[in-house]
Amino acid sequence: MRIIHRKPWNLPERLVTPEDIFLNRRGFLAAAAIMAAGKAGAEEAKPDPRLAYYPAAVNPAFRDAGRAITAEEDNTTFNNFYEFGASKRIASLAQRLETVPWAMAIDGEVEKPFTIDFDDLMKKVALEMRVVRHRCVEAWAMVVPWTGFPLSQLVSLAKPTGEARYVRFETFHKPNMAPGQKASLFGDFPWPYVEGLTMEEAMNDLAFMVTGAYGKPLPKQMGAPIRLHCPWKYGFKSIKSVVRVSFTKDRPVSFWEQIGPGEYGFWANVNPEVAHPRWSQDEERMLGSEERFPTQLYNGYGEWVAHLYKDIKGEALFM
Ligand SMILES: Nc1nc2c(c(=O)[nH]1)N[C@H]1C(S)=C(S)[C@@H](COP(=O)(O)O)O[C@H]1N2
Ligand SMILES: [Mo]
Repeated sequence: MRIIHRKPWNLPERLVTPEDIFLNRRGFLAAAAIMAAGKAGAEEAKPDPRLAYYPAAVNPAFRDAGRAITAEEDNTTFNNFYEFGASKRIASLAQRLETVPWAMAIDGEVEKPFTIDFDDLMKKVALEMRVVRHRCVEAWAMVVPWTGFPLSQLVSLAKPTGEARYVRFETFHKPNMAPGQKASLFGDFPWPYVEGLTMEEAMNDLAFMVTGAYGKPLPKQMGAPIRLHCPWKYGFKSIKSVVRVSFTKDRPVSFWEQIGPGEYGFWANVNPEVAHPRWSQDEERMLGSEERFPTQLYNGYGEWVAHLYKDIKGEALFM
C-alpha cells in the first residue's frame, strides 16, 4: 500500500529549488542523459535539448492544489491514451510515439495559416510550472505539477480573425505507430482524436498547453510533446500529442462526442450533481493513494471559470 505523507501545501523540494540549485540540476540532468545514452550503448551521447527548459518557475497562483501531488510513478504508469489501447497500462507501448521532430499546424480562421516546429514554439512562449487537479470522467483524479504555458499565448501567435469562435485540437493519426488507431482494435472510431473549446475558454488563464510534468519533459504516455490541460473539465477534454490547432466558426464535434453523444458532450464541465448516465459523479478517487474526496463544481476552479457559463442557456454544460 502506498501512503503519501507529504503535506498537500508543500511542493516536493526538488520542484521549488532556488535558482542556483536549479541551474546545477540542469547540469545534472544533462549528465544523466549522457549516462543513460552511454548505458544503452547508443551512438554519440546527445543530451535531449528539450531538458534545458526544466524545471520552470512555479506560478504562485497554482503552487498548491489543496491535495498531495500524485506520485510520479503512479501517474506515468496509469494513463488514458486510446491511440495505444483501452488499457490504462499503455506506458511502454506509448514509447513508440516519435516526438522529434514534431510539427504543429495552425489554421482555419487565422490571418495566415502556418506550421510551427515544437522546438521553435518553445522559444516563443513563457514556461511556468503549475500544480493542478485533474478529474477524469471515470471518477479517478490526480494532482500534477505540469510545466507549460497558457493556451492564450498560442492563440496570440496564431492571430485568429474576428470570425474565430472555437478552437479545435487534433492528435496525430499514425495507425502504424499507434495500434489503437487500427480498425482491428476499435472498429470505426473516428480517428484522429479531436477536442475543442470556445475562444473565451481558450483565453482563460486556466487553459494550459502542457509540455512537461514533474519538472521534466512530458513522458510519451502523458501526451508528449504537447497536450492541452483544462482542470475544470473532465479529463477527456485534455487532448494529448497535438498536431493541429484550428480556429473555427462552427463548434467542433469532439472524438468522444462522436462515439457517445449521450455520455460525452462538448462542454464536459465537472459537476457532482450531474451524474454520468452509468455512474455517479459525486465522489472521486485519487490515483495511487485511493483517497476519496467529494467532487467539486468546476473541479474547484469556479472562481476562474464560472462566469464563462452564466449566460449560456439550454446547453448540457456538465456532460
Ligand atoms: N489523444 C488523446 N488524448 C487524450 C486521451 C486519449 O485517449 N487520446 N484520453 C483523455 C482522458 S479520458 C484523460 S483522463 C486524460 C488522461 O491523461 P493522463 O494519461 O496523462 O493521466 O487524457 C485525455 N487526453
Ligand atoms: Mo478520462
